[in-house]
This record gives sequence, C-alpha cells and structure tokens, in this order.
Amino acid sequence: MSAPNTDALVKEYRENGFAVVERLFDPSEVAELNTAITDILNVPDIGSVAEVEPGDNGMARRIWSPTKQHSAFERAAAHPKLLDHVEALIGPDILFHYSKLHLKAPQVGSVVDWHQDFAYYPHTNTDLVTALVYLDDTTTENSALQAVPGSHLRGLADHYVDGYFRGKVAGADAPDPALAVPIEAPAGSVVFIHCLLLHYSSPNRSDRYRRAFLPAYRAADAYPIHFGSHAGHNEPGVKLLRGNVSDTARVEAGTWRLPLAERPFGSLFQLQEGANQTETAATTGYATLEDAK
Ligand SMILES: O=C(O)CCC(=O)C(=O)O
Repeated sequence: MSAPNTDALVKEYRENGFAVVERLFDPSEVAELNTAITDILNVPDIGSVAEVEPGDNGMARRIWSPTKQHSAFERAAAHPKLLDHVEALIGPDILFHYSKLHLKAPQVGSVVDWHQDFAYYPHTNTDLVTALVYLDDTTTENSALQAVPGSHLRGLADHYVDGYFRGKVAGADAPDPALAVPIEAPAGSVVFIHCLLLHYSSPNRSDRYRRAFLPAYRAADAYPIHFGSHAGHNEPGVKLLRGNVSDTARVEAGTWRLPLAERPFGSLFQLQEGANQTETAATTGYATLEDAK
C-alpha cells in the first residue's frame, strides 16, 4: 500500500493543533472494535476492567488500557494506516505511549473538562499525539470533541485548583466557549490531538452512545520530565512501533508546571471531579488509582 498524502493533515495540525482523517477505519473494523468492547465488559465485576460513572447506574465510562485487554485494540493501535499518519505528525521513530477508551453512554456520559494532555505528562519535547478514534457517528449532541484552534501554540495553561494539580483549566482561565470548535465526524474517523491543544467534551445528553478509543504516541526522543504516577504506570508499557529507539532526549525550551496532585492520581474524570480516593477505589474496584488520564 502506498503512503497516504498527508500534506493537508500536517498543515492543519501545525496551524490548529488538531486534524481529522474521516473514516480511516472502515465499518467492519469499527464493528470489530465495538464487539471487543462488549467482550471486555462481559465480566461479573465491571469494576475490574473499567471505571464506572458516579452514582448508581453502574455504567462503564472508561476502559483501562484497552490495548492490553483485547487484541483487536492492540492491532488497531499499531495499524500501519494509523501509524502512517502519526509518522507524518511526529516523525518516523514512534513509541506507543498508552491507551484508554471512553464510553459516553446515552444521557449518562460524563464531561471531560478543558485541559491539555501535556499538563498530565510533561516531556522533553512536544511531539506527543493522541489519536481519538470515534467508534460511533459523532456530533455535538453526543459529545463531539471540542477544541480551541491554535491553542497548542500558546504554552501550558494553569491546570491547578486551590494549589494542586486537578487536570483542568477551570474558572476564569477556562477558554471562552465561543472560541471552541466541535469536531463532528462519522464512526471510524480519527482526530489527531496535539499534546498542547486545549480540548473538552460535554456530557452526553443524547440518546446515542459516543464511544472513542484513544491510543497515544510520542516521538522516540521525547522523554518524561516528571516521574509521577502517570509515568510510573505507563512507562513499563511503552514500546517501539516504528523506526528506532533514541539514546538522545530532544529538548524544547519551555516552562512546565508539574502535575503535583493532593492525592494519588485517578483517571482524568476522577482527578477533574476531585473524587475522594477511598470512595472511588471502593466503587470502581481500581484499588491503587495509579493510572492517570
Ligand atoms: O473522550 C473525550 O471526549 C476526550 C478525552 C480526552 O480529551 C482525554 O482523555 O484527554
């Protein structure tokens, strides 16, 4: 298969901090991934494989490390057609960083507050990209990702609340909603998200699911500069998918506030909600809360 023409994608990504490839995964591939979700959740104790929504509905909202839980996700994250686009954005030496899966159930799915991914895991350079793969047709009604174009060029916003890292840009610092662009796209489409892009998604108030698989990648010469719980959890799973490893760290100038939380990290949802660690561990079964994002 010949390499795709990615010139427009790269231009859009550099200018806006995100870029979309519609229907990169075809309907049969999307169906296989949605079946894999059903397989993963087909366990007596959902809390052992997923984090559940707050309250008593018992619905899963996030599957931890889907690439470790099902081979269909492992294959999708390493699919050459996905990596060809990642390569165009961050170069030929590509590390798999980590993965997660967000299930925004109809009328239930939680908000993802404004944030920049880099705030959670600062690295020596900013060649880190998340590929958000829509597994349902996605519109504003069922929580399309929203982003502020060009925000990746303006450094790191403040993700602290009351003196601690809370993984969201809140209050007066939150972007003007008028600047946000909804990224609507059919199932199988991929939104490539620069690690400094300000992005958000609303609660799902529609009658449709909005499922999204999020494998994240980084250039092989991007090294974590803070060995907190995110790096502690994810670095053992980092692996080379394409090109060569690097014995050199490429360093971009910048001032990066570190993600120092008042409690061990939970998921992005838990951290942004300020969920009580003990309570959350009890309801999700995720006892150590050593993951982040
Ligand atoms: O699931 C979403 O809508 C966005 C997820 C996201 O932004 C993240 O996990 O960094």
